[in-house]
Amino acid sequence: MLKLRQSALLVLLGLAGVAQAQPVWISVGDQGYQLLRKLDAGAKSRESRQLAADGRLAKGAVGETVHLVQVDEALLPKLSDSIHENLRHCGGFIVHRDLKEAQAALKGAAAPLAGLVAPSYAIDNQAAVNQLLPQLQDSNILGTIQSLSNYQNRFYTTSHGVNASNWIAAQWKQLAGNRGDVTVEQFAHASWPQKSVILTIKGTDNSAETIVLGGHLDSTVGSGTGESSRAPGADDDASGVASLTEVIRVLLAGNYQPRRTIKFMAYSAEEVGLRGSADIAKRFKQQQAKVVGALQLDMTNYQGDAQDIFLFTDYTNAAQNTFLANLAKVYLPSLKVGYSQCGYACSDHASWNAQGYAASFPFESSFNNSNPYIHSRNDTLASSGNQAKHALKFSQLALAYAVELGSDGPAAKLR
Ligand code: IPO
Ligand code: ZN
Repeated sequence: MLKLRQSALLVLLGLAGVAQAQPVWISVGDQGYQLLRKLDAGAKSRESRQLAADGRLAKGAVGETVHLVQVDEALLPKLSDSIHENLRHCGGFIVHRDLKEAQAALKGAAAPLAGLVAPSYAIDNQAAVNQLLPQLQDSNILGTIQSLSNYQNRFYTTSHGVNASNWIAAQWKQLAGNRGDVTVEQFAHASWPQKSVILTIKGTDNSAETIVLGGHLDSTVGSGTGESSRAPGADDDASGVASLTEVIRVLLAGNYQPRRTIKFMAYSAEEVGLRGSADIAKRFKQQQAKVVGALQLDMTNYQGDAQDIFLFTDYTNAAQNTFLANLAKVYLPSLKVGYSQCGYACSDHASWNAQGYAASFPFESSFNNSNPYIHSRNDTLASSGNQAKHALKFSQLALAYAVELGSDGPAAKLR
């Protein structure tokens, strides 16, 4: 009841905002399309496709019909709200740069990069991983979540959102110190001011192969989000960025030097259609970057179930998911791993998956028991119990992933 009233208010606020008529192409599932038609009776599916099992597509997506529709960009936040309220999930559509890209996306995930072979998922760096794991501390994660959620909001168009990106860049630069093989850059996006942040640890003898660990830095309270909105986004997704920041700290404090290149990314503009990560993943694919794996941490600090970590099986790579389950078994034997699905492209892993790269999404709860406070002013540290013990598990898994995949040499030299 309360939730409904709040959302009605947000829709009103959204309508009051300045609407710029900017047509964009989106792909949206059938249920989302029906909601779109309620918001804009003129919206019309240009083409649609029923997703069929093609070996690369995850189970959850099979059978769903996806539509290509041109809509006014100003309608997107309202569509996002409507999907969130009615279907009880976030996102639910993907914004494309032009019709050509939209049509390519409708065909499903792109083919993998030619010549990019799946990595060995052997678990053979116990000494390094076991030395680093105990250095990860929940108190540091807690501090980063607090700092990030103290921003008024981190929406992709506000001054606070820009400042939050700058703050993460400054923090990561501090952790990088003066190591010549570690760089921090801010990735600028053409259509909005909030930059993504990328920290790179250059690989020693296999640097062309890259591993990506990401989370999103933006926050939202829906269509009305503006300069003065309160959107703490403590769980969604200060927690993921904080989990990653603690992994960076420990890898660099331990002077870990990977053989593959490792990139940590704090994406801009996830909450408005995965736009920051889509931009980056497209650029990497265009440049034929050999991304051997991508891991997404989006929401790590709210425990909704008895199990600790849920591997989401849709829009992800099955072999890499199995690798993650094995990493948990070997390095975090007390943790319980479960499986769940979003049923739609619910976070930035889907951007890498769409470009044909192997992506995974370990999540804090099952889909059904997910954090009810996200996208509201109540997504605070208090709503996650003022702790970061849950988020620590994700730092542990991410560190094991980074070191085990990061320590492999060139394929030809593998036994
Ligand atoms: C997210 C992912 C899974 C579930 I269940 C809920 C939320 C990701 C969150 N960042 C989001 O709002 N995506 O649009
Ligand atoms: Zn969200």
